[in-house]
Amino acid sequence: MGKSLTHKILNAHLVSGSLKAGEEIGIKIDQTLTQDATGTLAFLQFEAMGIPRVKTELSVSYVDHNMLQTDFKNADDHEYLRTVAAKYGVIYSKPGNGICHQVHFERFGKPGKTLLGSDSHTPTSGGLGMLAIGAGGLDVALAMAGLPFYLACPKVVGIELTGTLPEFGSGKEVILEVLRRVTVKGGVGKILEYYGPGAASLSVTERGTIANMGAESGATTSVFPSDEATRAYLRFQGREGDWSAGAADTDAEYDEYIAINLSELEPLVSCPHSPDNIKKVSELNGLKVHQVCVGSCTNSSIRDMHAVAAILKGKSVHPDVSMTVTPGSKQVFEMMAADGTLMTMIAAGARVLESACGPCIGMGQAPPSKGVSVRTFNRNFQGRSGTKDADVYLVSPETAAATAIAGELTNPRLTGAKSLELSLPDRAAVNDNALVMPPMDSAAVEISRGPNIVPLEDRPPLATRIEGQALLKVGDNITTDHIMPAGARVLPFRSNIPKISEFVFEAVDAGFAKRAVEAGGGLIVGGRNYGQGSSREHAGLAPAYLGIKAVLAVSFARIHKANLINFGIVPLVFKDAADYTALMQGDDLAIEFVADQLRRGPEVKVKNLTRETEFSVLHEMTPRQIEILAAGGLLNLVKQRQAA
Ligand code: MIC
Ligand code: SF4
Repeated sequence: MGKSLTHKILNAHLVSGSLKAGEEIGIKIDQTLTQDATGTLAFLQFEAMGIPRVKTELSVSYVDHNMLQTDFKNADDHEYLRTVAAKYGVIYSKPGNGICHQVHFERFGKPGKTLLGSDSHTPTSGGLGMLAIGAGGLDVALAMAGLPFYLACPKVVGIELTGTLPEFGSGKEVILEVLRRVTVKGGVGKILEYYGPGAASLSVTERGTIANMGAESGATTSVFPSDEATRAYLRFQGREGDWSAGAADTDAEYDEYIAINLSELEPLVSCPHSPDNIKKVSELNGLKVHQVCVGSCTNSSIRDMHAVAAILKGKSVHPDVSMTVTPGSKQVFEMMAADGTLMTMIAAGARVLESACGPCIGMGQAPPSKGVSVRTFNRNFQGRSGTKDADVYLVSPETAAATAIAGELTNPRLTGAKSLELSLPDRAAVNDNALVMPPMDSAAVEISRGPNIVPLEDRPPLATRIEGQALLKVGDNITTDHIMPAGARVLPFRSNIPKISEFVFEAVDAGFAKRAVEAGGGLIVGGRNYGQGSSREHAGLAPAYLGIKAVLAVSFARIHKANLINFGIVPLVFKDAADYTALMQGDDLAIEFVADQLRRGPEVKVKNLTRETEFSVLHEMTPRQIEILAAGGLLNLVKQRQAA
């Protein structure tokens, strides 16, 4: 039986386990990336391990999320990251150099390699034929220390693309179609592997868009073959030497199959408030729009900027619309300045922002109350934009541009505009002067720690008995944006756990943090796909700080479940959905001899002291994960092992 590309890359990096779906495997990580919002914690944890220099082939620390320097906090974080990178042999990407995934794609991604990043959209580089996986900061810190990354061996879904995209179609349509079919939980425990003539017909940056937003399905990652187009892209980046071919065997078998004919795809839109709520743009034609935002790690390549400029050229943004454009990187920005694209955007009336995450993570540009915002981004969770009652729609760059001109959601095929001829340059404007290389000898480097860098507290080992109230009961698809909100108000506290804990579950239940502290901690009850979305480990660490001991859910999203374990919170899955229904917020729960029960088998007994009942939950954890929990978290375990 032939091998998938996924299995070829996993095989070449396998350190432990075997490639049977569901079995725990350990893989060697070649490259890591961190960004500032998760990177400060990742580096504090890396420092706690006492390793003199990173052991990866390449590690890059990006600054792209916390860019509003309204006071010293974010600036202090940047200084910490700049100096800690120099100290430990990490490349530092300065604020302004661009969004981590876009810059990594341009300058560092390599076919056939593995990349672990403390950001859920790390899979973007899968568009180059590498296995790029998002994880919590602590897992990335361990990878920087040269340790393997452990995960349940995913199933591999073969997505065969045939046909070619129609006029005004783009990679965004492909991923929205995948999300329509797979939903936001259908990818959990799977890798999406694309192949076929349709995949070959896509530009490499469109492959990046598709791999990027595959994260919204919950998939471990997405991967495309590395072919001649990949080679040409790397040549465009002046690094053809990084190319190698990568493809599945022609007789490769997949665990599941999906077939998509690109020729049949119409412009699609993801409607509020979930990326899998997909409709045809034509079904919503005429929807009045207040804001249009182009950018984010999903759609900010030079190809996307040219697509937008081609539609905006000679036109004006509608009087009722505020349009923003965020070039994904300094490289894209430089090319736009040189080739006139920037002029086209400015002349049309777009607000051009610096290269960063910006509006995507609520760092400015919140829409008006009850506003409609049309964005080329990847997430439209309620409130993420900064305005709780705003409706966010996700579309392609082409649809965004047509909409900005019309003032209402518009299918770009209906504008009467001629087909887009995107003339991209032969060579990218390669100028790496915002990438700071670490010195060979870093003995003299002093790490800067402003008052916003609050050292991590030690965590106690797992208690013999867990007892506490079900402090909160929530429904399905709770995102880490619900658990640990981001945005301009909260992001500056990413390096200060005591402070950021005050915001836990704020949008769901404003009194939660206070109640948790007063009760001396407790448990949380969740529905399906609990913890989907971002990789932020603060969504594990901050609840742990508030005394949360366990989360009982119908099912978990991959990264969040790993983060809970890493910070000593026990994730448990209802065996019977009826027990989820019967459990009420406020019930007192108890779990006796927790570690013993976990070690004994998959089933754990939970007592409902309020209702005087008992029910079973499953733990779905490996022996390695149970030992992490028993130690009170991964950092404790690593330190114990080092001491031994
Ligand atoms: C996001 O898109 O939600 C983020 C902000 O990039 C997060 C990381 C974070 O919370 O810092 C992600 O996707 O992992
Ligand atoms: Fe940044 Fe948005 Fe991409 Fe997250 S999804 S990395 S916030 S641009």
